[in-house]
Amino acid sequence: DAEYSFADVEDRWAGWWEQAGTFTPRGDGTETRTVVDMFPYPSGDLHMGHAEAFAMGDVMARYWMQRGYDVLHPIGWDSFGLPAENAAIKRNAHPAEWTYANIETQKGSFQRYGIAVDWSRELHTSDPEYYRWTQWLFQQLHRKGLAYRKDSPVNWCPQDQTVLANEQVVDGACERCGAEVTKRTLNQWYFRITEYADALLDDMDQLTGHWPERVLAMQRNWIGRSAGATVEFQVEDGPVVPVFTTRPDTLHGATFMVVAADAPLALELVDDAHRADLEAYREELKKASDIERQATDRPKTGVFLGRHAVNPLTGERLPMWASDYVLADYGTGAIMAVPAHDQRDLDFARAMDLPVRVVLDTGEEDPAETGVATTGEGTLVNSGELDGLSRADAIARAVEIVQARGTGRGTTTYRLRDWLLSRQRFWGTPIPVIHCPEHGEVLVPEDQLPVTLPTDLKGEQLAPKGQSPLAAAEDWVDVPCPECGAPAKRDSDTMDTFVDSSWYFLRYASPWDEDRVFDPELVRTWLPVDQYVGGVEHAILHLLYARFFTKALHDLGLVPFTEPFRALLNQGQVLNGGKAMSKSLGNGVDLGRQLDEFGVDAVRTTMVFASPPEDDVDWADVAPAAAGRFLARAWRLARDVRASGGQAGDPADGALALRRVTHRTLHDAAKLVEDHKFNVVVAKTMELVNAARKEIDAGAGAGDPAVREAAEAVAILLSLVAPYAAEDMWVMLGHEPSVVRAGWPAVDESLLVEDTVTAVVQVKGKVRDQLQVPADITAADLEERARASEKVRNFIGDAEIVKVIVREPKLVNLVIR
Ligand code: ANZ
Repeated sequence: DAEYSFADVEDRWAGWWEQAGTFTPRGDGTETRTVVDMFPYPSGDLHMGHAEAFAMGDVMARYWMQRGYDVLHPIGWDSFGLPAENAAIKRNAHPAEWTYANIETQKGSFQRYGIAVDWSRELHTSDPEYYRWTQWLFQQLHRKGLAYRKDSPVNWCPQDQTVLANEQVVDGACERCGAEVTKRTLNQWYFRITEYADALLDDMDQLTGHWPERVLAMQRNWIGRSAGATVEFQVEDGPVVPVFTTRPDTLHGATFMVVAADAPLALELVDDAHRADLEAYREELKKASDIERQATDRPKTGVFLGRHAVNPLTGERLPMWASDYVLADYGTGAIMAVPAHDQRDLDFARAMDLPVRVVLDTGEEDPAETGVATTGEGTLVNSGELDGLSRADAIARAVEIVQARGTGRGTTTYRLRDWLLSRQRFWGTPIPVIHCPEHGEVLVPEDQLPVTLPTDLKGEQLAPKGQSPLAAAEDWVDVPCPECGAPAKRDSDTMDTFVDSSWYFLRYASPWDEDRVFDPELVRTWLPVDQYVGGVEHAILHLLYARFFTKALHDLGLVPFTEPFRALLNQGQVLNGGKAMSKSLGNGVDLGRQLDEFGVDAVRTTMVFASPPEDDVDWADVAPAAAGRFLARAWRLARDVRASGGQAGDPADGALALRRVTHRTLHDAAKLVEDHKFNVVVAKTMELVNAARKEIDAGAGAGDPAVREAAEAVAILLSLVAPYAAEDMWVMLGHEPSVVRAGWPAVDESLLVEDTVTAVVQVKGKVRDQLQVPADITAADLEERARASEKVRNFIGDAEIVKVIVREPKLVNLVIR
């Protein structure tokens, strides 16, 4: 008999599906499903993380194929970005070389991995055919006022002459060269995502139950909507300073004010006696990152401004301070400090020896004594006309009062900031704008899109020099103004790669379209995405940006929906020895080697079987060899059925017990897949394989039609996780490939009933009733049913039951007096 060899099985099917177009959607009007895996960044070869994520997405895609839907499961490459540029600088090459070579390698590995994707729709964000439309979309947003420029401070390394991301600043120094990082103001492009803050929050209702709750919570936090009030404080001999507060009920407890030290307001307010202090303090601050500044355990620092402002509710004079714990770009950049009820204010008050006044009696200890601000519910005290009110009532009343006096109003503030999209780097989508001395910002005319990247820059020419390398490419940057023809310059920044990934799923509908960003009919057919799959590391930015783009495109009349992803699955990580794989730990697992050693199917089965998809998989704890043995057992079922003569008898004539297992498994598996319990589906498939083998060994032989039925079900179930073995089994069972199109077998409901037995109920040793009960009934349940029996009750009448003997599941004896 032939034996199972994963290498032979893989050889038989390698390349077959692509050639047969198995995974190309039919587009024949059948109900559709779209599964999208977050597209890979082509940094090297496929790794264990990809292997896990794509195994999970594939279960959904292949399941829906089996259920008869027309399934779109596309793939593409997020192929712009810094690593390619850095590699190019190092190797004196163009980033495209490195990028497209990596894609070739990765693509080969993906194909070997047997992912059910339609390669005919493959796209690359770095192809001019793609980024032309990224540019076009940028222009549409620009026309709507959703893309704009403004000056903003960025981290600047004077040594490397480049902008640094917050993460690249370590203890105030450049991560690469150690130079002290300064702030520099640059004119940068932004998308006005804040305009969609409410929609981004409110539309989450559509996602509840279909997206992981923690992702929704992270998005909610990031947007950070706070309802409160803006209250105006008049500075003595100075301007009016508005503050944002969520606690207008505590107005009587304000004992000082703080403005953001790095905001222009601080310089405007400070008196001459304190100016030098403030300037020195501001210099120090330039070194700290925003993250460090917001850390709650950071000692509070600040400078007195030598000024006072008047509390509009009480008329009290409050000293004004500048500190870094107040952020320039949140609320109004100034606060009223209520140290009794706000911990940061209390820490500051204690550091600067400022007064603390309790205005809400919460029953907690005095914050001035304990150093712990009281934040609970309670009753207003020391607050004039607000005394005696609850916190909520006092908030409402205080807003009414300041509003009536014209010194404040209820307002809502958001944490969300506009999206800074310009990068002073080369390997990204050029911003399709020309700057003319006369006409200012002019959009590159649509018929001149795409603005392509120069292909002749390489190596050192790409190194950061304080501005984008494109700015130095004179042939490229110097162009006539489209309006007047006068000498003008192209915008030399490129877009954040998150822009590319904010709309790629839409392009999958018609990636071949040269005339339109996408075909609206096909977008309607395939989108929104029914199942999106990717890592939780994208819980905030990518998903928020894609949601924003979708909403903006909806408002531009380009798509008919407002949310891009109906359902989201976050797969866990693949760990090794309980830790994330990393070079420094030396615990990386090479996917290629795993595939060579155990085969694609065993690796995929291991990924899926190890845990629910959301949980991490520790590769040190799993056994791909055991998965391989299971696949061999499954495969031998088909082999033995074929060897038995292969005639397909009517399953109804087959062994009933096995048929029950088969139908129960198919029935349960459907629900399990839909609930994303893929690991349980594998476990049930294992049980089914064992049940079929038991039946064969028990004498039925592999020729029993119930065994064939079971083997077919196994092939179909395995087609979700182990494509090669499943295809091989299907063909051995006498079918045409592909098993992907087998169709989910109809479940015979009558085979789902539980096993029942007949229990007799005796009264004083005589049979009085017979009951049909589940074979696994408990003693208590059986006794209860016996007592409830009509016949038994009629017989017993008023007599007292003195003893009950239960021998579940077959006998109950009632003794009466
Ligand atoms: C007075 C007060 C009393 C406050 C109290 C809180 C508690 P969320 O909820 O995060 O929106 N705040 C306002 N602008 C700020 C800024 N630019 N930088 C730092 N803190 C700022 O926080 C709103 C609260 O954070 C506001 O309400 C303000 O302090 C502070 F018992 O005002 B509160």
